[in-house]
Amino acid sequence: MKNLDNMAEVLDCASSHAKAVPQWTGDDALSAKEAYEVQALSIARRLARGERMVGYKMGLTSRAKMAQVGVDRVIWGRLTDAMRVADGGAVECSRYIHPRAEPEIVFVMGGTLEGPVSPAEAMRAVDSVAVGIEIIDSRYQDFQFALGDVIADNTSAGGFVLGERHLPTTDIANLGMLLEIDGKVVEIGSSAAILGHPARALAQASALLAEQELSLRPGDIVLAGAATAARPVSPGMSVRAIVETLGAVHCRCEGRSGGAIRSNSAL
Ligand code: OOG
Ligand code: MG
Repeated sequence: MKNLDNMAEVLDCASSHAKAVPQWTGDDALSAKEAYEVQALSIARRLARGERMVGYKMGLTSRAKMAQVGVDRVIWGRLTDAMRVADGGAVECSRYIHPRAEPEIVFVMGGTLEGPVSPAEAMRAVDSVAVGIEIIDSRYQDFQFALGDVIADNTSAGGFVLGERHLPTTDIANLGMLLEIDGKVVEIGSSAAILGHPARALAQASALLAEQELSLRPGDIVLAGAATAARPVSPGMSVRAIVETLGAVHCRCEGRSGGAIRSNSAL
């Protein structure tokens, strides 16, 4: 019998100590349903320590992301206040194992969304849209995982940075998206790569959350999922995401290297 509570504790510890753990395999391999339970239990531990829920993140909503990690299902995770980094702020790399950055389109909710909705209905509940950076960090060794693993691991959520907010009527159908590291463009994509339109990612969020009896509420932040592959980051790097019309957002990577690099260098 799988002990989902114990798995949640293992993943929560891996995250808080920046120490990678093995994937769940064999008898421990998780179904998507079990994995969402593990995710809920592991985030409950963070909330018990005083963190607050601030929204959700969609994952693997573009071909580029699916191809990078070898999982081809749209997934979602939870965002807490402790994951937020101010625009222009510092990302403390020692808190992560093998962090990567990716450009995101972000929605801030103005209304409530519950259950299946059309992309147009989803957009009517949006207060504002913004460019964002997501810092992802798999708690699994070598950043390798199957579907159940990554769902249980809160879809690799690590941190996020939010840019200036724009009106919800801003046309986000086909915007150029860039990821820059130290002033060089390292990834290029289009918002159209996000399920054909980022509003579809928001509609999917509403539908998938309803399966766990959750809904989107005013003030919730929702990351639509990256349109490009993610790039590894390390201390000293400056990261910028730029989205046509929405502008740019920036963070600096500081501190010591993530846990994976520290343990390799100790060998
Ligand atoms: C899973 C998280 C995916 C996205 O934007 O697609 C994600 C991962 O890549 O480790 O955040
Ligand atoms: Mg992401």
